[in-house]
Amino acid sequence: TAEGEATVIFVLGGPGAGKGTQCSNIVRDYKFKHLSAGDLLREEQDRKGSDFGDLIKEYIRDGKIVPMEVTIQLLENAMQATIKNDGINKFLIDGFPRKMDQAIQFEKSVCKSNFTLFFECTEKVMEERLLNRGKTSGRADDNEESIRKRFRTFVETSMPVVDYFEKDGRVVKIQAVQTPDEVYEHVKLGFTERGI
Ligand code: UP5
Ligand code: MG
Repeated sequence: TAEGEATVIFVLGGPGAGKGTQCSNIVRDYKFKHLSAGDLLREEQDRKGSDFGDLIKEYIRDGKIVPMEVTIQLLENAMQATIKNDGINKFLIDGFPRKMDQAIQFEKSVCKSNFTLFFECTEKVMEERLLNRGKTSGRADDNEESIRKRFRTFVETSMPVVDYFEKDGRVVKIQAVQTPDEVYEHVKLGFTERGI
């Protein structure tokens, strides 16, 4: 398949680590398409006629991982559309895979990732950022209770994915506590080291 030939970089990190912010920087300077799994799920949640709207809403509010079939299908559709309509076959897949079953299944049935860009940040800093964003974001999960649940899911369910790729030598780790510009300097260095 066309998407099987694509270049895929997974972008992971805790809630509020700055994945979306740095992906915006990257697409400005490199020929990548940014696909945020969370954004795709929120779009699907709001789509009239979706069978998954209520399910997605509940999972996101509780910081749980939506069953992988839904998310993988949304990503695969978006990748196919991008290849067809924009002629781009390089992807930043942001906020996915955040559970082991997703990682295995995506690399088996869609495309193997080149590497994972992992943003490392403390919970204290992430919480501050999310509560601040929550004042204006309208996101149903930018509140203290959902944030606590998102942190727990990240530690228990998503970190094992990072550890798995790390054992395979496929993680570029970036310290994400500094300013967005400082963090981005490290992203660019990491890309250069990986031949991007
Ligand atoms: N900010 C960013 N960088 C900063 C910096 N260096 N210094 C100071 N401030 C900085 O940034 C968050 C906020 O911090 C912004 O206000 C920003 O300006 C500021 P952002 O770039 O948005 O961080 P990001 O890591 O993208 O945070 P996000 O909240 O999007 O992370 P999540 O991983 O929690 O959210 P996501 O949308 O990926 O997922 C939401 C939910 O969807 C999940 O909890 C889950 O329920 C569901 N989901 C699935 O079920 N399956 C999936 O595969 C994916 C998602
Ligand atoms: Mg995001």
